[in-house]
Amino acid sequence: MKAVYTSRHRGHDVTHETFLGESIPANEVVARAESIRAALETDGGFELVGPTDHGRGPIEAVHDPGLVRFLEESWPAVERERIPRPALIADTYPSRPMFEGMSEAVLATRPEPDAIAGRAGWWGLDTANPIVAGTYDAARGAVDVALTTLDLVLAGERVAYGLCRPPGHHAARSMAGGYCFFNNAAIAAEAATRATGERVAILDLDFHHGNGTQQIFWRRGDVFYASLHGDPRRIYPFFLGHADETGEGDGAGENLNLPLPAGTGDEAYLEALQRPLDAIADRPGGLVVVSLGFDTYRDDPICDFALTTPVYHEIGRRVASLGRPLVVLQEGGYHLPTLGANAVAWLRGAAGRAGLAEP
Ligand code: Q9C
Ligand code: ZN
Repeated sequence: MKAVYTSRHRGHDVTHETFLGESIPANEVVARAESIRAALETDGGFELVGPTDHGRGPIEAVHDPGLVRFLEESWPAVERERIPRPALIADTYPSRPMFEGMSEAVLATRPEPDAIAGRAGWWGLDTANPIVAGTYDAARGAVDVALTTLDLVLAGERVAYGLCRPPGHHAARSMAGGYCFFNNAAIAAEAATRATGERVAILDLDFHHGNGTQQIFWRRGDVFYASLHGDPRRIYPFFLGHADETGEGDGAGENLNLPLPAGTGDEAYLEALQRPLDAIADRPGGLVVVSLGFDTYRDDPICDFALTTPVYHEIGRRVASLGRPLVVLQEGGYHLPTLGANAVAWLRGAAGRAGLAEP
């Protein structure tokens, strides 16, 4: 199987994030992608290839150009404003009630601030999303990885894997957040609809709800989004991911959320997975983009499902048995010691190769 990787992710070298007002060691770190890359190399069944440059066009097909501009300008602005911090992390966000009573017309003319701290809040969701000198280049690299993975599948590969870092599924049209800057999966899905003229499905298997992907395709009838995730009543992103969010307009019925309880294990997860698989199989269309997270693993430090390594092989096998071309893109997963083995298990399953005995 071809796997797309770039060392540009290393520029997003964050050390800390904010958790409930305190600085803690970052979860979304360089070592994540490196441990997956090492495991793919050791396995021997993967051909690692670099991405090709796809420019800003496909990004701005999905994201507000203002978000792209903010991310591009953020680190130079931190330096110019002499912000005495190792990373840019917002602390003030445009909370909805601040604008209560104002008309859409007035709201639409509220200006983006000039100060970079204000801009970080304007374009952001949460305080766990530090920006450093190499963040913009890394995020651009992750998009190129996703689009190159799509290119491979459009060229005839049945399945290809993009080792995207930073991840993408929390990033909405006009918002970064949740360790995400550009929505790699959404950008690939949009490019796929344009390239093929066919409907596309996105299957989100990260532990968290992909609020960004849902938002981007909320009114779209040609992109079906399905997600299994920790119930937002207890889990980030807290405000979206409920089962009654099913899409609107052309997109009515094209959004499927399956929030799951704490402790969800292998059997319950496989049972829940059947619904989105059936929903995809029932719909016309070709390619499936998989937002793949391993934060569903039992020892993940920030999540509360209980999946084991062997079940990832079975999940990969079942997703591949849809018989659709698969663009598999990395999202989250924070238990470093098992990330590589879990990725190899999933991808071997998707490739129709045997699983490995647990170490
Ligand atoms: N102390 C992805 O998995 N909040 N993003 C974490 C934990 C943000 C996860 C709080 C979680 C974002 C791609
Ligand atoms: Zn996640």
